Amino acid sequence: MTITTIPVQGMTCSGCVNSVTKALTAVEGVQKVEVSLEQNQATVTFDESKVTMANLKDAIEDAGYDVA
Ligand code: 9UX
Repeated sequence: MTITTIPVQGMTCSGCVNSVTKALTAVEGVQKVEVSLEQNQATVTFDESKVTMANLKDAIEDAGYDVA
């Protein structure tokens, strides 16, 4: 497993946190997601044989947020 922290822009309430969490969790190969509203970031644990950084970025952007 690989763990990475991604800067996320555009989250303004806990609903946004839920949206980003769901989007990342739905990516096959993602094992654990922790999203911080205060720190504007998502920490993701994933199987590097199934998931790329681009997959995670796309999931965040498709949910309506931006990766800094
Ligand atoms: Mo909160 Mo985020 O009402 O798009 S869910 S601002």
